[in-house]
This record gives sequence, structure tokens and C-alpha cells, in this order.
Amino acid sequence: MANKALIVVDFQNDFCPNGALAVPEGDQILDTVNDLVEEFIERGDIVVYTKDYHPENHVSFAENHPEGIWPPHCVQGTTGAEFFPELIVNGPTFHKAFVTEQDSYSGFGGHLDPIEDSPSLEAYLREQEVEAVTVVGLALDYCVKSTALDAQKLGFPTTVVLSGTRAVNVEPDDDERAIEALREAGVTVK
Ligand code: VGL
Ligand code: ZN
Repeated sequence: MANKALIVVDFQNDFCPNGALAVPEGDQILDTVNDLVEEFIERGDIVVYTKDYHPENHVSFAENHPEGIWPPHCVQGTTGAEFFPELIVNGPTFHKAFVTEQDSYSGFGGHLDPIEDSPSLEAYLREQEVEAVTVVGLALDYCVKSTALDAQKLGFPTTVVLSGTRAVNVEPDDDERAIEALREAGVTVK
């Protein structure tokens, strides 16, 4: 039985340098993330992963939809949707935003299989009797923030490890604002 879960958010090729929606220095979270993965596994805790997993014409893509703001990224079946190659994967992956008309920044919108009646991330954490979570991955100001806020709201005391995340910073201080919002919600940011 695990007490804690590490949630590795969207550490995928498209969010790393040369990817379709590259997060500056996204690849540089690797050592922190892998160290945490090993630490959690060695302690008998669990690690779960999320994947942004979009169909080709997803609503978040500016070229397909007026409300879309992103270049096409993490398209199902492409290399961009795969995990960063050196990431240690030792746990289940929850897929999110796989329906054309729905986006989800939060990993809690994720399912084990990319179909909506497959187990959700929350159901899995409850089943594993997880009592606290640590969140790392990409990007701090979008999916990491949203996942950590949801986790805290769902009653899991939540920690974000800053060296294990990087921000997109569409606006220059988005990272600072994300950290502030997390702390205000009671998330530990360190
Ligand atoms: C993300 C923008 C669009 C993320 C996903 O993983 O932070 N950001 N889709
Ligand atoms: Zn996306």
C-alpha cells in the first residue's frame, strides 16, 4: 500500500526543446524527475504519469479552432506525444484531452486508457490509498499548476518541486503567478 504518489505531468517530447510546444529548458527537469521516481519506488510509494494526448484536430489548436491558442502538439501516435526518451517510466500513464472538443490542463482529467469510461487518475490514487502527492513535469504555468491545484482541492496534501518543472511563460511572469496561486491554495512549493 502506497502512502504517497509522484505525479509526473506531461514530460513529453513536444514540451521539450525542438518540440512543437517547447517549454524553455523543459529537458532540464530530467535529473530531478528521475531521482524522485527512484526515490518513490525505493520507498514503496507509487509513481504515475500523465500524457497530453490530442487528436489531430483538437480544440486547443489555433489552426483548427478560433478558441485554440496552441500550435498542434502531443498528437496521438506521433513522436511528440511520447515521453522524453530518458524518463524512467515505472507506473501507469493517464491520458488526457483525447476528445476533440475537450481540453484538460489537469492530470485529473486523465484516464488509464484514452477512453472516458476507463479508470481516472483520482480513482486510481484512492484505490492505492494515496494520502499525499508530489507534482513535477511540464509546464509549471499550465498543466502542473492545474494538476496540483486539483490534487490539493481533492484533499491530497500537495507539493510541487520547482527544479522538476519549467514554465512556458507566454507572459514573462507567468511562473511567478503560478507559484503564488499554488501557495495561496495551500500547495507546498519548494
Ligand atoms: C500543456 C499547453 C497545452 C501542458 C498542455 O502540459 O502544460 N500546455 N497543452
Ligand atoms: Zn495540450
